[in-house]
Amino acid sequence: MNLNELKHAGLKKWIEDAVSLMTPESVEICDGSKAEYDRMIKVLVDSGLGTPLKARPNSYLFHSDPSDVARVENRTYIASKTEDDAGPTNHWIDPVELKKTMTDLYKGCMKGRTMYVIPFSMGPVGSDIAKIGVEISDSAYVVVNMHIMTRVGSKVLDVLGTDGFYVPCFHSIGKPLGPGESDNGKWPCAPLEHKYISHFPETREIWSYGSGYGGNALLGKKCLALRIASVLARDEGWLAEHMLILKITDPKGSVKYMACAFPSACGKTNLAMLIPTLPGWKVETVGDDIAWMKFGADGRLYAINPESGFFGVAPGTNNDSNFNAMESIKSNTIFTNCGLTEDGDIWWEQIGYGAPGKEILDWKGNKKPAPQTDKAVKGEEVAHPNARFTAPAKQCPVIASEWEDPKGVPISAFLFGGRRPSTIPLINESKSWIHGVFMGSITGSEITAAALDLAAGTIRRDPFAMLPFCGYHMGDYFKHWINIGKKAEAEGHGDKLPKIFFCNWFRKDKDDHFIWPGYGENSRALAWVFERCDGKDNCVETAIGNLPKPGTIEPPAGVSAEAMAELCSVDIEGWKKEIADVREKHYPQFGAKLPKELSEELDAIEKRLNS
Ligand code: GTP
Ligand code: SPV
Ligand code: MN
Repeated sequence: MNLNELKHAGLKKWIEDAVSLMTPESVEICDGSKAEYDRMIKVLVDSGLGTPLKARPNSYLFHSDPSDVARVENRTYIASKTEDDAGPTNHWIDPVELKKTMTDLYKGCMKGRTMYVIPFSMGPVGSDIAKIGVEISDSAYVVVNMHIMTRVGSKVLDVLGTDGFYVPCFHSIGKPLGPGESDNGKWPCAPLEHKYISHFPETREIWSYGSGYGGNALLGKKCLALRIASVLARDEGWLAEHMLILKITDPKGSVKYMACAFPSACGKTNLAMLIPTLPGWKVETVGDDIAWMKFGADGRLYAINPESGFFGVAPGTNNDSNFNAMESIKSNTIFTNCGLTEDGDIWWEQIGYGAPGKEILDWKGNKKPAPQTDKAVKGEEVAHPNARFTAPAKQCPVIASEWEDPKGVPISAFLFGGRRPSTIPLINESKSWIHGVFMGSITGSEITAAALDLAAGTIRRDPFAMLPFCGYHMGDYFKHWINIGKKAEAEGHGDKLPKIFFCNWFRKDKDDHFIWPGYGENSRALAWVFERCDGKDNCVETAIGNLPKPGTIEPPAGVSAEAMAELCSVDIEGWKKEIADVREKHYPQFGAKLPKELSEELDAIEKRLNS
């Protein structure tokens, strides 16, 4: 298709303006076909950027520039009209100023390259929860990844019609080519100080410059489906969340759906594909990263997965930790920043086996002796800790049959969690919706490698796992969650709201070992949640919420009765510190926008802990 065939006049004009600004050598409108995918892959392989993997059909390995390996949070901007609308947790630049700076960067930025126009749908094409975006990009790597992660192509333009709403997304890697110049097999990107991942919430626009990696460049994901969508959701009365969606079936065949928010690299993909160790239980995947939820006519909250693929953390993924992910990536998969073995396969730390052969190519492109074991050596990793796979969701052996149902799946429970070595129990049910919102608001985690510019290891609060993804003031976001509950109550559907839980798979003992084995054993906590949702008498009320009644969660092998009791009890001293930290450091940053319901909740918990 060429530009003149576009029926949407606004879209056509937007593309034409981008062409005159960015001056690409040519323009291609993506149709989303297999032929197009194959053609892009050929471009990438011929240019030396992509390496075909002998061991995996139709799969390719890419190595990015060492400066371009994860989201750049301190180059990510919410450029709302006022700084107060972006709030204390976002970086803000005045939108007029930012557009000026970026327009200068965009001038001629696609010289010598093709401009790809990628029309995509987040959510099943035509679903009334779905949203359309159009990404303009000069990266063929972005095109192939978008093919997997979103629904791309002509069918999207059909839904858009002549004047439909779309989120315009500019993306350039920021590396124009001079005459006769080529990338020479090197990942093109701009230096850090020129990278900008910008969002204009009022005008629903995304402008990204300088990075080709993950959430910085695949603009349907964090930029549209979370930062812009969170603003749309606030305005339109729904929820756009950093949550996996799972389907769980009990031994009697009864089904529930749960949506769980954990910060980046804290186990969403794992939990979404979990193989229960509890006999008779089954978990299936609806989504592994993002959930969009709206109330149905029956008053229940329905969730869709706006994505169509997994962009999952590779290191640590193995047949024991995530068998279903390993099955999902056997073919048709793009790998980025993994190691390359002599026999033409990918490799990473904790893949479950040492690397075959004598040598291995690490993610920086250096040859190293092939590691005999799969243990990580800090600073010497073969795969970057944020190396990722991009795989079609439909390849997951436990993908739920309804994962693309346009009306979504009804959610019974929300789980919030993070990596917390102490204090936070294995599983804890909130006493009420507001108490649940309180728990979401104080979610925290040890920092992981998913963001480039943060010190791994320390704990940071990551409210609702949305800290880097909320497109507006976090205090207003808390209020929006409170309002969702109030709306349901007012409409007589309060009893249909999902129950809210807090979980923690990451408690450690004095020797820094995990107390809880995690992974498939997490099914024990999920089963407890399932039964709570059915109103089973399996909990004890405590100062911090409803904890498992002793004996209602069988300890898995290797967990003593004492350890189990510790995981399911209130650490009063730890919680007092937690509350003090929230009161002194966390909540004050939201100022007058902190909903009074949450400070009241804080007071109430403190009172209970002291009584
Ligand atoms: P994003 O894609 O960055 O949003 O992250 P995610 O939440 O999907 O992360 P993912 O599931 O890929 O988490 C990966 C990391 O969490 C790996 O290091 C896993 O080994 C670890 N992990 C996942 N589940 C568990 C668990 O139950 N226990 C422990 N100890 N580690 C876990
Ligand atoms: C995350 O960091 O939460 C991710 C990866 O899911 S990225 O798409 O790069 O944001
Ligand atoms: Mn994520």
